[in-house]
Amino acid sequence: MLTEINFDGIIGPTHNYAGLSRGNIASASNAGGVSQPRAAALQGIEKMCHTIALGLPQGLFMPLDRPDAPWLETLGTSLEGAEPHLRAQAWSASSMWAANAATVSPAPDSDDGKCHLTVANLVTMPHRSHEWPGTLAQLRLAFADPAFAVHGPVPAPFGDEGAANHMRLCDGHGSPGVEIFVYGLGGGRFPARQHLDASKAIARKHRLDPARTLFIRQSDTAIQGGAFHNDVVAVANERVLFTHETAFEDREGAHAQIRAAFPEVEIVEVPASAVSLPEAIKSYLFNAQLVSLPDGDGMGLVLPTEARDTRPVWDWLEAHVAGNGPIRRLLPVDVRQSMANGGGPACLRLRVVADPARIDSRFLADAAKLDRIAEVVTRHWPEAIAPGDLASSALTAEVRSARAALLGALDLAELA
Ligand code: SUG
Repeated sequence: MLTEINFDGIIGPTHNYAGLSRGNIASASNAGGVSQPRAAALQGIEKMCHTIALGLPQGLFMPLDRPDAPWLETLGTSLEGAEPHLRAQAWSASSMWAANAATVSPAPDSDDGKCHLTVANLVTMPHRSHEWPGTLAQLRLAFADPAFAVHGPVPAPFGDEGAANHMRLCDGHGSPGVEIFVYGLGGGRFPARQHLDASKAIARKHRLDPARTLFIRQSDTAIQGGAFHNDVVAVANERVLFTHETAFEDREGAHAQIRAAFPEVEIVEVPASAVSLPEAIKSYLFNAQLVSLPDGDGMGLVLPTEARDTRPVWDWLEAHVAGNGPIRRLLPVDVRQSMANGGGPACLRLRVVADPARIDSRFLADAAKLDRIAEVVTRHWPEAIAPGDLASSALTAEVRSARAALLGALDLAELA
């Protein structure tokens, strides 16, 4: 039975605030702050417990091996000798944002009947450009069954940021869908991270039907306003596209293209007059998990507490729920530690439509396993990391053994 599984990246023990992501306002404004890796990881685990309690299946990805000394070696330096900006790039726990791990095309969309996954190259940001080998190793393990086809990255210089710029509309997760790739054009103050050529390459490799594949340009206004990924201004689930008015460069053209390819679509658009673009970005209203609740209870929106705390956003949502809109329940979660680096609930997860029986069960979560993970995190994750700590060899040893303890507890030592 095909079902949608959310795979969350466990927030790694090196989580810190180095201000590495140009164009990501939260990352820049929290640069130099003191992070709390233990609290961060526990917040992520709590979010997963929440979705499991809703009756939804949940998967996991492990944190990558950081600091990435072999990567520094390829740059002719080392953890001890690296300049501070390179050292911070080697330390980043950015693989937690699993929406950027890969682009996933479920089996019903592909002409070979397989579920295709292409690991994202993340070449635009140096600290993220060395994620893909570790991510690919996990994808190959988790999705080794012949029901899946796992692809290496699109080559540089074509920037690819994975599912954060990809949406799917369908009648039900297990039926054929229309896949929407959202790309940006460069030239502004902030980079456009998803390139059209990368999106097209993925669509070809995933053997998608051109009649059910759309390429839509993200608006410059959104990118330059701080929406560095499309999932900061839009999210889709089944027949619903929930989007800000400013998400697409040619709003009318984009909506018309979507309606032509998928006439059943329900476009729920939030006008800028109700929620301004800066309010949408600050609250991460759209970086929410729009989920189909079991037992036909309609859709729920798992959104950050910041959305509840932003008046115009919450007013709009409450009016929507009180009316007859498709979102029936608002489900706030506290992921503040990740939010401070620009990663909301939807950034922390990768959606895979598949039969759970075909997935390596070590990557699937239940409440008992999450309890075990929380114990490891409580015992081993550092409580706080200040920018100056990244030069500490004692902290390096501590975060390495923390990750090893997690891999050991989950029988995943082969990823060490
Ligand atoms: O790529 N932040 C991430 C946030 C990713 C959010 N993902 C989605 N929207 N799907 C990024 O900008 C900040 C790291 C730092 O500054 O230390 C960072 O990488």
